[in-house]
Amino acid sequence: MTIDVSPAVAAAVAAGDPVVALESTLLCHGIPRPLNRELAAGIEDGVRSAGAVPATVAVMAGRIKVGLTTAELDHLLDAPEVTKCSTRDLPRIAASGGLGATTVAATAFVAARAGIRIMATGGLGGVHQGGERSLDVSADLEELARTPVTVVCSGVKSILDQARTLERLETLGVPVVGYRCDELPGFYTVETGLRVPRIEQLDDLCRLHEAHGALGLRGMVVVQPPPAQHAMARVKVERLVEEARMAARARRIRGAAFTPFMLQHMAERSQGATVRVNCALAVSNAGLAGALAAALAGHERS
Ligand code: PSU
Ligand code: MN
Repeated sequence: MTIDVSPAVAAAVAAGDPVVALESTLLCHGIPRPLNRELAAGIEDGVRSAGAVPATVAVMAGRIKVGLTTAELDHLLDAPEVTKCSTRDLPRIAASGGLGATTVAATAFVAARAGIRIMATGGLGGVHQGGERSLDVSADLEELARTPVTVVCSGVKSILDQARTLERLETLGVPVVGYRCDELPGFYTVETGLRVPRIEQLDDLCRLHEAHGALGLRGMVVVQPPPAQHAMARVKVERLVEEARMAARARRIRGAAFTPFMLQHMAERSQGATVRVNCALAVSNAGLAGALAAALAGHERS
């Protein structure tokens, strides 16, 4: 099954210009409409202002697409039903002519095949609470173990077991490094109490990415905290997560529907505070991913 790369993205990849892949699940299942449209534009602008080309990934009319036109983005973000696609779902949704939004796992998979090495998201998927028994662990982790893509994010989503997610990434050989922070951020929160190695300069991040690739290692995770003016207090987030978890249990929500349900529940109960921090960090991560891609392209030329 072939992948449709937009002319702008294909030209940039061929020329060695900086490109950043962007996921679409966060837009279709993480942020309410019509705010998702504004966020999509904000994320793409964040990549562009850092000097890179944005390449949003989605499945449309049976084609796996890398780089969407404005009309395609509008169609995706207005559609009443969009399937959340992890890597395993890509062929099924594509072959059935469906419309799908890609998770971090599926986006990384597609990006690597299109020659893109950097992507941005809000928060990585990971080990769900109780995942040591349920085995509900996001495919994002295994995908990064086999796919050479560096993901810029604000840690793993607040609803997850962050400590076990970090352990799992270690087992899988996926490094997690903090850009100007020495703690794993907690997505909505700046802190989690979990240490990560700190990198201070973009140039050092570039060198790390190159050394990692030169050894034939695969995925890597770069984290930075959510912007300070929108970040939430840890106790507040813990309470919201607990309330949402109880609601999900009462409604027997499991599997792929769990993450979208939790995010929506917390958005309502926080009067939109979680949505504001989610948007702010997604744009900020797009900017850092763009800057990293631009710096890497510069390195390769010199
Ligand atoms: N980050 C967000 N909102 C989201 C997600 C991440 O700010 O909706 C999505 C990502 O696409 C991630 C997915 O890959 O949640 C993980 O879902 P699951 O736990 O079902 O693998
Ligand atoms: Mn899951």
